Amino acid sequence: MTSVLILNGPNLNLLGTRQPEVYGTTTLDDIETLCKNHAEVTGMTVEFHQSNHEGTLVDNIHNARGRHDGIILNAGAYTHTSIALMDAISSVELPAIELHLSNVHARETFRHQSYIARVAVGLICGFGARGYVLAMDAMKDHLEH
Ligand code: CA2
Repeated sequence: MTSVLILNGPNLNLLGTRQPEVYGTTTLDDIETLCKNHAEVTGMTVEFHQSNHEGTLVDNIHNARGRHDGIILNAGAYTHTSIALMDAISSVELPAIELHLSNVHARETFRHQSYIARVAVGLICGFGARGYVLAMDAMKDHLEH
């Protein structure tokens, strides 16, 4: 059974409580439920985490080695700044998909830069909470082909 780590970065714990015009009204708990339900339907297992701390996210990525087949990462603003997260993804040698709720390329230019994209197999952005399910399907497909 395909096992995926879904990892969420800084401020994503606030989803559904502020800036609904940008990030929607779905909470991160709702997204976790959506992913767990989708995992059940598609025969996958998911572990779901959020942290506001770069080092904790690095630890989560390291811990995925030997436990998961792939990583889906919404690194939040660390996407645009973190060489540490990029190196962590490279070091575990697991396929990673970069994920964003918003279309980062339609937003400020500083969000167009991504360290994660350099080491990801692909990128999904702009589809809101549904993007998590799309990323799960993309990971399953990537691992099977
Ligand atoms: O679109 C995404 O998923 C982002 O990763 C979200 C990050 C942002 O820095 C990235 O450029 C794109 C920010 C997450 C902030 O989440 C909030 C949720 C509710 C209220 C305020 C912030």
